[in-house]
Amino acid sequence: MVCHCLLKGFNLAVFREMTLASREMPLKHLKCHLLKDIEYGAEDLTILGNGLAFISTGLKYPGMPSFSDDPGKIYMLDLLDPNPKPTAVELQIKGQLDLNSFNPHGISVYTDDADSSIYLFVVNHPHHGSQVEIFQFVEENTLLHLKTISHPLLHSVNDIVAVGVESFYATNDHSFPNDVLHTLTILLGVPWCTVVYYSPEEVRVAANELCCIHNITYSMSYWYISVFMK
Ligand SMILES: [Ca+2]
Repeated sequence: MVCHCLLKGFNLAVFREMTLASREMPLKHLKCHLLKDIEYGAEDLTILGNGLAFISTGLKYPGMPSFSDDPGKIYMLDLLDPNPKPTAVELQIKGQLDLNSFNPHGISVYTDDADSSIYLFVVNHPHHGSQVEIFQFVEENTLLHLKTISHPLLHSVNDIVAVGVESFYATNDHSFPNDVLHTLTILLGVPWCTVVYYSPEEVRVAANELCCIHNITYSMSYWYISVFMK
């Protein structure tokens, strides 16, 4: 019994270490400061190779507290700014997108090797719906809305990772768009969340039987897609 308990304790310690459940942070080396104006629901960020980071803010999500009625926004922050307290800049959005219902969630940036054009993919939940917006970063502080993508398989998108000018992988954090059915799958312990691949030529479930998935990203080589669960 003692050995069993010790083994259980050891496994728990290893498990906590592996999952980074808790760890000591060297606070004296951190230089943190609050980025003003984006404290209302900053949800995701994606970083270009030159250190410019896009940040999605103002998410309103069922069951989650919302601290502002303003529509969502996209900010940009230069992570290599030598200023010890850099400020985030709100990006102007041009095009046909309804900004009053803009509700950005996961985001991902993609650079086209052919002409170095920069595209920002944004999960959007207007009126609690689920769709993906593709923008082109056209000027210093401007996003041009190019396209809205919606599809029955993209019913509860949380995060996204762009792998081409019009292609991406996305996580559905609900098994069903219907909250009652989704809650039922949680109570029954049924892992029915999915990862969906989208391109203009093909839309398919890339992975299924997953539970409580949220963030998604890729390795620098693009050979592996990683999905994170909560
Ligand atoms: Ca993300």
